[in-house]
Formats: sequence, C-alpha cells, structure tokens
Amino acid sequence: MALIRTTKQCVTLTSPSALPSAGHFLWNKSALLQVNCQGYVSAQFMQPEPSKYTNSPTLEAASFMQPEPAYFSHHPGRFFYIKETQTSSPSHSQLWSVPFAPVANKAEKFEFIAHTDRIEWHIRNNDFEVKLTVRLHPDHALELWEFSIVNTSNSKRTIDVYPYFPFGYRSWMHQQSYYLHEANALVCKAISPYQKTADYFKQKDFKDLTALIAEVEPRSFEGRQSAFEGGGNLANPEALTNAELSNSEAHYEVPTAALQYTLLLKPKDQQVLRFAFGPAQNKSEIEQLRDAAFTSSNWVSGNDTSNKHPNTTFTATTPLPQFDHFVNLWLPRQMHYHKDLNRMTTDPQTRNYLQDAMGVSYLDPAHARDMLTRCIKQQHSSGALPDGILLNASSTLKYINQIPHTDHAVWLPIALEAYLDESDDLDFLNTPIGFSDSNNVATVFEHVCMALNHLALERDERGLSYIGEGDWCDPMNMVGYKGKGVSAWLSMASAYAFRVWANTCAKIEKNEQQEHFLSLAEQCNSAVNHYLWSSQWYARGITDDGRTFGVDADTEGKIFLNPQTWALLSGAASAQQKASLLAAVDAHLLSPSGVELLAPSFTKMHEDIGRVTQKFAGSAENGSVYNHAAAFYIFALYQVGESERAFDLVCRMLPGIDDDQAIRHGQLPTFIPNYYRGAHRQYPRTAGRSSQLFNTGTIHWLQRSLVEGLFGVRGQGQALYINPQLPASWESAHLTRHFRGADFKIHFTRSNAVDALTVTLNGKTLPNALIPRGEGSTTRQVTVQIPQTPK
Ligand code: CEZ
Repeated sequence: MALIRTTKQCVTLTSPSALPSAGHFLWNKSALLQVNCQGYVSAQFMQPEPSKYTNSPTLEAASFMQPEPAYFSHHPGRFFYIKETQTSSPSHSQLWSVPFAPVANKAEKFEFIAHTDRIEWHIRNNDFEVKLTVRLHPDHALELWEFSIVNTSNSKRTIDVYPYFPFGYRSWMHQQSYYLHEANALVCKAISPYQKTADYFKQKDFKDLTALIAEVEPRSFEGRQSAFEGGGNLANPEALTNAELSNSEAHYEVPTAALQYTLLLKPKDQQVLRFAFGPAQNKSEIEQLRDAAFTSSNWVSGNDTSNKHPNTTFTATTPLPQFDHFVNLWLPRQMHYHKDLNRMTTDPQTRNYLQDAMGVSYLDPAHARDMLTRCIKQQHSSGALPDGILLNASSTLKYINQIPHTDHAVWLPIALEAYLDESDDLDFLNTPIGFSDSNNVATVFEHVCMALNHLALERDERGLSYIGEGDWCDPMNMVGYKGKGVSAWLSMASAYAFRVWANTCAKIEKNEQQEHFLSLAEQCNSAVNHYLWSSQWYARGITDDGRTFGVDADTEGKIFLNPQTWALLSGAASAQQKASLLAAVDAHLLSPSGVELLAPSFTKMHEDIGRVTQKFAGSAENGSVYNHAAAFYIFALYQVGESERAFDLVCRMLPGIDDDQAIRHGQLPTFIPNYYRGAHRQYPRTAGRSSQLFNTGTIHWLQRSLVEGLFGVRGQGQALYINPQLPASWESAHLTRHFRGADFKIHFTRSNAVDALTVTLNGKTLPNALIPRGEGSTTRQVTVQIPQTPK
C-alpha cells in the first residue's frame, strides 16, 4: 500500500509511525493549529502576541517558531482513549487510543488526511470504525473536534470513551481546573506569570482560561494530571482502571482535562461526540464559545471542490500530476497563510514582510499595496528601513529584530516590481507617504530612491557593502561586527536591487534616476568582480580582519550558494564565470533534496563568521538545503535561461512527491519547509529531513519562478508577456492564467511547424509575444507554439 496518496483536494498518510513528525496545519485570522499525525498538537493564538493555551508539563520559555519540533509522550495533544471492558473477541485489546498516541496501538487501518480546511483520521480497530475530525472555527481561536465511532461487529458492545486534552504546566503563579456545569466545560485557569507591575496592566485582560467544552454532559471528569496518570503511565493511566473518573479539580496542581462517556453500540450503530477547545477570558466568553461551536454549520464536511485558498494567478495541467497538485492547491494555501498571519508575529522582519508582499501581489494585489504602504510608512527619514515592521500599536521589535541587519532596502524594489507587474498600478509610485520619525512626506518613488541611496552609502572604500551584524543570513553576525567586514551577497543583491529599480524608473521615464541606479549597479558588480571572484566561484565576503572567506582554500564553508545566485541576478558574472560557478554549485552543493546553502558545513565556531557556524552541521543556515536560498537560485537560473537545471531543482524541492522522497523528508506534500537537512556527505542519515517549519519566503520565489520562468506568463505594462521555459521533456502543457480579472486559457505545445515562439489569441497570430490585456473579463483562448528543440 502506498504510504502517501494524493487526490484532488487532500493528502492521505497511511501509517502513524513511518513519518512520525509529519503533520498538517490549520489557521484562521487569529490562531494556528499544528497537528501531528499521532495526535500531538501545538496551538497558538494572537492576543495580540502569539500565546499558547496548552503547554508541555514543564515551564516553557516564549520563543519564535522553531524548526524540527520534538514530540514526546507528554507533548500537548488531543487524544481519545477507548476502553472495552468485556470484549467479544480475545484478539481485541481492552484499552486503545486514537489517533495513535498515547497507547500507540497498531490499528488495522490508519489514515491521516490533510484537507485544506480540516484534518481527519480514519481508523479501524477491534471491529470499530473511528473517524476523528478537527477544524478551526472560522471566527474564534477554537478547535472543533468530532469523534465518531461505528460498531462494525455483529454484537452489542459497551465502551468507555475518554477525550484527554492535557493543559500542561501553565503557570508558576496560579493554575487550577474546575468543572463549569452551565457550559459542560472543564476549564483550566492560569494567570500568565509576570513580575513587572506594568505587565499586570498589559495582561489583565488576557484569555487566561482554557476550556474543553463538551456538547453532551460527560459521565465523569478528571481535572488533575496526577490523578489521571496515577501510578500508571500515559499508555495505561490509572484513572482508566476505575469505573469512573474521580471528578476532582486541580488546586495549584498540574491541571488536565479528561472526560468519560459510556456508549452502548448495537451492531452497525454509530455514535458521535463533539467538543470545542480553546482559550477564553471569562465564563461568559466560554458560554459564547459554546454557542458559537455547536451550531450545525460548523460540523458539515467541507465540499471537496471548495478551496478557500485558490491560486489566483494560474491553474496548471502539465505532464506531472503531483507537481500540478502542489502548485495549484498547496502552494497558494501556504502563501495565504503568510498573508493572513504574518508568520505568527506582530513585528515581521522587514525582509520577510517585503517578500511576503511580493507573494501577496499574486494573490491579492490590493492587499500587497497595503503591505508596501505599511512598510514604507515605517521608513526612517535617513532612508533606512527598520529591522521589523510593527503591525499594531503595541508591537515592539523582538528576537532577531533587535540585531541590526543591513539588507532590508534590497527587498523593496523587488517586491514593488512584482506588484507593478501584476497590477500595472503605476499611480502607486506617486502616492505620498510619511516617515516614522519626521513629519515629512514623500512619494513612494522618492521613498524607494531614498532607501536605495541609503543602501549605496553603506559601502566601504572599495565599493563593497558592509555586513554589520548580518545580512540575509541572520546568524552571520560576526563577519562585520567591528564595522569593517563586507558581504559579497549584499553587494550583489544591492546591484540587483539597483537594476530592478532602474527598470521601474525607465517605465515612468525617470531617466536621470535610471542612469544613477544603473551606474551604482555597475560599481557594485565591478567591485565584486575585483575583490570577490575567487578562481572558480564568488567568495561570501571579507571579514573585519580582511580575510576573504567562502573560497577553495577554506576547509569548511568553501562555497556559499547565495553569492553564486545573486551574481547571476546582478549581472556580475560573465559567461565564463557563469559556466564556472554553475559547475561549482553542481559539484559542491547539489544534493538529492536540492542545493545546499554552503559546503562543507561548519563543524566548529569561527569567530570571524558568527553563530551560523555553531549551528549543527547541515541544519538551518549551516549548510542545509535552505529552501529560501534554493528558490533564489531557481529564480536566477530561469533568469539566465538555465531552465533544465531550474526545473530539476523545483522537483527536488517539492516535498514528498513520491514515497521515497516522503520518507527522506519525513513530511507530507502539503507545504514547503524552510529547510531540508543538508551536509549530505557529512551526515547522510539525516540529509533531506524536513524542518517541518512552514514559515518561509521560499513559496513566493517559487511562485514567481513559475510565473516568470517555467510558464513565462508575466505581466508587463498592459500586456501578458509570454516567454515559457518548459522542460524539454514536456511536449505540451495547459495553463489558465488569471490576469487582472480575465482568464487566459493557454495551450503550450512544441511544434515542428514554427521556428520561433508563435502566440495566437482567439485564433489570430500575434506579431509578438505580448498578449494585450484588453477590456472585459471574457475568457481568452491562447496557443503558444514552441519550436521543437533540435534533437
Ligand atoms: O529566520 C530566517 C529569517 O526569517 O532566516 C533567514 C532569513 O533571511 C529570514 O529573514 C536566513 O537567515 O536567527 C536564526 O538563526 C534563525 O535561523 C532565523 O535566521 C530563521 C528562522 O529559522 C526562522 O525561519
């Protein structure tokens, strides 16, 4: 049996243990639920900072979302124990659990099904069929759990079902649990700990209650973790050996929520139990949540043809159905998640926010315009962009945003370019917007010029960009912390940003500025070629003490991907340099899961590079297949016409496209993770393992690579510019390009009858590859004939 099955609207995993870390995620405007296939759950909601309403049994520090989460027996989760005291068959176990943990019994059938709007498990065990479903309420941070059980045997059976939703260790100041009869709810109250008086006023309205609300009153309950487990363990809790739970409440003891239902099931009978679970501020909110939860519309299975997160840019039908499935369904869904929740932060890194805006340009240009406006409003009057974008009045710069980074301006013209391509909203450039630290107002055009001029100022006497305490690579914090070190990547990325902006200047006839930025780009490129080309590839930078690193003479960190990529984008690389660096990337960085960020991975601290070298070899920025950077490379390959290499890397990046890849990645093909472990020569056993983290700019660059590169259907002024780079093995492909309110149904085909790309619109051959957008929203039929490549 296949481990993973994909059908049009969902992905099914058929084993609870083959990919033990695999899961899926659901979100609404204020909450995120990460659900592991075995039943472990990490849940967060915004109040307005990300907060948890269940914890592990020890004190947890608040932190940003981390890669490779670990699951363990007491990890927060949602579980249902099933106990059958008098079994009809000696082969039936007396106690088992769904979805899998805590008992971890082997069921006859296990299916974990990831839908776009819900998660289901279908389990067959002991002549029962269980279907478990979780959804998020559309408007509240509220999980909706439905447990359905059918007796498939021919005998009458009595079972006890125990939903077990542990709260974990919630607070060292105050934690308790109690049963709220009015709402059939087992409630945990925990005061969010604090010490500063000022924090009392910030926290006093927090949702410090967590409630397990039952549709039907249970027979008994248990509110104390220790009474539940007793002398047993989670696979065999002592409380379940008794006829009833003890109905006890936690009084500054670790709280838990376990309920008991006794069900009588005649042959073929079905019983359904429903629960809502989430945070609340007070009793009346719990009662409101109860009302909101148990209205019937919430429990209807989504119509399988409805998709809340469509790819509003294109729908593809190609020779690779798995590829189509991912790019039509899951890729836009992951982009929508970034749009809706800003990676669960209230101060997204400026670079991330701008790249998210780039992706949002394809989904919802008006929203992208709002994001760009919000970012520009926070520019300083010096021209510098802040390290993070504050999303509400109470947000502050936290974590990595307290460390200055030098690259933020790079992303502004890049994101704007995608927005203008999709919208042709050139008026935006004339919109007046203020600054964060003055009463001045400038147009968007002027803001961008200021940001880029500021970027240009931050260069040394050689014309190379200072790295300070980090560039794109957050943990590369010690190359330039003494104020002298420079970044090859940033010098090239600046050149690329200047060129991109010069193109926009040309569109609105700002010729003087166009020339100014083109000449800055040339200066950067020539400095880079002069100081940083190192025989076969580009170095990564020059440290404070003048050491050029990322070169062949280094024993670790010999070659970094980003400078090779951005030399292709910036135009720094000559044809010869291009051939040489592509060969070097293939030789040193290519792995089965894609191109690694650097190699060989660092194995010890390099005090002139920084904490990136302390990360475990092959993890994150220390030489994983960091998909964000791999996606830059794919984009660059398409820009320079290296389409076969590019598509090969797209396929390596797609998660679990077949069972072998799924096992290597350990995740389902419903999102692209921020990295796959690298260092495949140093650590072959773990190479390819997914970070399971779905926060990543990768998706926006992949989308852009498909639009501009693979399918070549980029907006250009008032037209759609057709310039496909299909893999040679594809004879044909179909694409519906949704463009400014009209659908262009494009049939790409290879043909011997043409010797140049030939585009027809509604049967008429066009003089060039530009399809006018025209008026109205009627569907246009387009054929694109691609000359057969000589065999
Ligand atoms: O964060 C990402 C950032 O969100 O790392 C990228 C960077 O370009 C993105 O803006 C590369 O550094 O601080 C750390 O060491 C973390 O590794 C972060 O750099 C990283 C997190 O893994 C979140 O994805």
